[in-house]
Amino acid sequence: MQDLSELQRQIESIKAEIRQNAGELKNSKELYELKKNFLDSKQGKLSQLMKGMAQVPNELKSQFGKAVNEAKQWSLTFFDEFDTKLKEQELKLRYESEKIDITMPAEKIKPGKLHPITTVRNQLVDIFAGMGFSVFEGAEIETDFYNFTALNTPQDHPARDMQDTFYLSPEFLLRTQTSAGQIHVMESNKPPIKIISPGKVFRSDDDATHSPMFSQMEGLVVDEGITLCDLQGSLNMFVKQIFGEETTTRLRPSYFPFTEPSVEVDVSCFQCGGKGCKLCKGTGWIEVLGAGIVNKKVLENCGIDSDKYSGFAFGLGLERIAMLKYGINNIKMLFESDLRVLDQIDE
Ligand code: FA5
Repeated sequence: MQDLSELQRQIESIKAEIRQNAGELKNSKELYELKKNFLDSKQGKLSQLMKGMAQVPNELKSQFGKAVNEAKQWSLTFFDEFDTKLKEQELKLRYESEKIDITMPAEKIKPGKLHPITTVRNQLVDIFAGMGFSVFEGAEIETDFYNFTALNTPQDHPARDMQDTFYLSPEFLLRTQTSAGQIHVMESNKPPIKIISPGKVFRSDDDATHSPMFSQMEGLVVDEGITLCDLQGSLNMFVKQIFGEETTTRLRPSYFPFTEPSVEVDVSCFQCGGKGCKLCKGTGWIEVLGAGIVNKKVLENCGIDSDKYSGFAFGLGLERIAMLKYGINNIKMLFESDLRVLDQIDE
């Protein structure tokens, strides 16, 4: 049989055990497990005390029950308070570990950017769109007819040697010039016509300034009374916006089978202002594109009355413009996708 003093002794020993174990707890999950050891209705050490009630004389039963219940109440309060303390500690630790030092230097964010050829192409499209040109997208695979014959360059014409061509079959080829688009546009549109046509072209060409695949942009205007002055006026607008307000153009005689007269267009050197430097090889001028008045034969090939209408056309290389604008001396740098190079090219 248990007397009350024995019970009190056991209760004190349980309380001491609770305090001691609690001192070693690290988190509220461990506390939950500890609480079960003492308060679980079947296995808990405090609940077990009640089992001794059977041996307690009747007159002491109520005091016995009261003492056990008080011990249970004490341990509940103890665990609750300890739980609050542990949670505060856990929160503090979490805040410490998640603390952000706003004085640390931030990691550099490297935003992507457009390839210089795309940038130049977009700029040119914007400039010419501002002058009322619309964009025609031609095809990279063309027929010999559109790329050469309709452009007044029939088989065996010596001008074909100017462009070393990749043939896919006797009829089909990779277009060597965006000029092929001129014919498509003039066949399916009546004047007035005012288009630009940017796109990839292909030639068996390979050195520091020539690549087998490169980008051109064609310009074509057909209307009544179009002259070389209109051509030069439009090109002046374009070079000023690309190379600087001071830049101007000059026309030199040249030859293309699809334009008559044909011209090579030079821009005044935007680096030395025309005095002569390394970039312009001391001449004060830099060649940028080919152009001319649309050959009457080409207009007629497309069913356009060449007595009523005239037109100008030009074709420029986007890589050449990008190389001049960004000071790149080898065209390969534009195709190797080396970020160390591309990162340095900034608008
Ligand atoms: C032509 O292709 C004519 N179709 C241009 C034209 C259009 C003249 C309309 C008259 C009227 P050319 O072969 O010169 O012309 O090429 C034009 C430009 O393309 C050159 O000035 C040059 O900048 C560029 N280019 C030519 N070949 C290459 C190449 N292999 N790699 C990079 N750019 C090139």
